[in-house]
Amino acid sequence: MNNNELTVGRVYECQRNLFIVKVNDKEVSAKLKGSFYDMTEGSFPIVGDYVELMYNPIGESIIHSVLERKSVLKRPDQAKTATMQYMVANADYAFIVTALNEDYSYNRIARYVSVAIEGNTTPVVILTKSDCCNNVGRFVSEVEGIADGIRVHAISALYGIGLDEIEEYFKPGATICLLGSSGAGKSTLINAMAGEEVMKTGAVRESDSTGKHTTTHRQIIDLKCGTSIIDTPGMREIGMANIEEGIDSTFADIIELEKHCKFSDYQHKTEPGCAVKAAIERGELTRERLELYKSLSIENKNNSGKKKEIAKLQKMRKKTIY
Ligand SMILES: Nc1nc2c(ncn2[C@@H]2O[C@H](COP(=O)(O)OP(=O)(O)OP(=O)(O)O)[C@@H](O)[C@H]2O)c(=O)[nH]1
Ligand SMILES: [Mg+2]
Repeated sequence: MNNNELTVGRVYECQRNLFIVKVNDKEVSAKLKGSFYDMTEGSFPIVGDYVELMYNPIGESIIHSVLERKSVLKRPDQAKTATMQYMVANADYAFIVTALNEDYSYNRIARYVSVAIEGNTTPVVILTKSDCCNNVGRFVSEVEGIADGIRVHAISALYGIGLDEIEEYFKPGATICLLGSSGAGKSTLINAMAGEEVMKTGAVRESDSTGKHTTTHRQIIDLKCGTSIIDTPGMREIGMANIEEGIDSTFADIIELEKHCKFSDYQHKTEPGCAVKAAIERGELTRERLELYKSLSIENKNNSGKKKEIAKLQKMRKKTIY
């Protein structure tokens, strides 16, 4: 077959092995070419991918290949040990959506920021439900301390507060992915920016503000302004694996201080001449931030190590069998 017959489209939705691909402004359903099933982790198309497909105007189209990704957001798969779950491709911005109620967590935001940076996507922290919080400024400055130059916006989608601040991200041709817990207000924010209901939203449990997983799968929604939005179902947690660069960029302040430490295996507690300890004493770094950096790095090393080990074992097993 001639490759010239292939058309490029973008994956808008994936449901098991069935894909919805947008080709020339038309959504078509597509399946994968058989050779995909021999490929390695991460080679399956995901939402946001550009793919080459054999277009079939009267039935299912066939996806032949995935074009190189500009960015990709991934996390350790909760169901399968030692594999990564590839979530979203080619997003320009990752909106890390956190409500200003019990949902707020410095630790979780730092995790998402690391994932976004690692994946080559610009993180933008959106603190929602600002109408429910009476010290918004304190949270904004705390988030500003998560990573150097991090963008933070406090908004209320319900009352239209702060929406003008985030308009700059909604450019024609841009792709924005929304990540965050169920009930954080991701779909409500999309509706507010769209000016109409494009996504279903759902109430949260009053006792602890958690949502009821109203959005059930990842999908792209095209807004009239020309921006593509990737809405995702709420995630309770995001683990760390294969993400050393993302963590180190998020905690670049600590990495810089460590360069000036005399000891390599430091605890930053009693060592003389320890730059990290001095920064804590001067009030420039909190012990909590240092502990978070250490725990995320250890979690990442443990998960990444396990993955390599298992891959090695699988390779050895294959050699023995064949
Ligand atoms: N007070 C207030 N409530 C909001 C705001 N934004 C969203 N909500 C409410 O929060 C609830 C959950 O909103 P959704 O947009 O469905 O949350 P989601 O993040 O999409 O949740 P999942 O789809 O389950 O992941 C709804 O009852 C919204 O009305 C806000 O700015 N202020
Ligand atoms: Mg939703």
